[in-house]
Amino acid sequence: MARFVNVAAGQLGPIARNETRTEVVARLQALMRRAHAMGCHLIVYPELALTTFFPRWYIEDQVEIDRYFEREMPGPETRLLFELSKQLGVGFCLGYAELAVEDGRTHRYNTSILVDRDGTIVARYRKVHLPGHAEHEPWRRFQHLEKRYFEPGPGFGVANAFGGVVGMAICNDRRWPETYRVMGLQGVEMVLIGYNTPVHNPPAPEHDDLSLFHNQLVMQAGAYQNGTWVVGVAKAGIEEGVDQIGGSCIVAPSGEIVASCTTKGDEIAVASCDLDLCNSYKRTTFNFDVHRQPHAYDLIVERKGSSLMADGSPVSTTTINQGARP
Ligand code: CDT
Repeated sequence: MARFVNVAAGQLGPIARNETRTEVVARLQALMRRAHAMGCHLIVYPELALTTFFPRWYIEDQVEIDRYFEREMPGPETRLLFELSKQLGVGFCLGYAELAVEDGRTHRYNTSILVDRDGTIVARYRKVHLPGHAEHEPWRRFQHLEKRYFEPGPGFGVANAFGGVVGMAICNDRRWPETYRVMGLQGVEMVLIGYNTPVHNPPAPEHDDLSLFHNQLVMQAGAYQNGTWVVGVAKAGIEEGVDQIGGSCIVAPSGEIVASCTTKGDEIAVASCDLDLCNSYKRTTFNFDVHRQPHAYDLIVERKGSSLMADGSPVSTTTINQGARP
């Protein structure tokens, strides 16, 4: 039997700092209704989709920081989204800042959940690759303090959901081949990725003009090299003075983009994804059992960084992270 998942990339435009959860949830519901009207089974929302992207500010007051975090999911405001999901039979993937108390200790994660078509949470993922810096760097036009506000999650799992094998990653994760490969080794057939990507990267402004190209490059490569669908979804537009890329898209296991958003506002892009299109890639070019050579890959897990640049200088970016633009 054919396994089609009709998916919507549920792109959001900017969320203002003073926008309430209730207002944002109403926007998420509007996108879910549009996805339902177009026959979707699943809608994928961006990273940190309930608030503005708060890591752009250095905030010292922990009480203020914690206002951006969810202590329960569903919570009082998000419950409405779960109810609509169940009513319409549309599952969703939602990114949010998670405050978890585990073994009596408080943890803060940049998290995504996968919710099935009956409104129940079936998987949770905590972002592994936290970009940016941990200390205030006033020379930047805006901060990127994910390393300060979150701790990294444990790894990449997959879930049996929507008739296939589904995984999640968040924003910066999509730039790392390891993200897709670890899920590829678990047979992933669809990877759901929300993101907030500023056009301008203060330590490397020379990359700014390439930000949309890099967005597509990494997701198309990840899809093809692992024979999986990839759904990438932006929070786009000028949010609190920071321009963030759009470019939400759905990528087939061939590496081709089959649907994409055209605005930088609230918008859906929809595709009917045949999970069995993964098979020919997983059984031929990327048949891992037949072709992978793990004996040659030791360094991938043994070593964190490359030791030296070609000119013999250290690669370390300590100076960047400590504050000085090199
Ligand atoms: N949210 C997130 O992970 N954004 C990063 C910005 C990188 S620059 C510090 C990204 O990879 O898109």
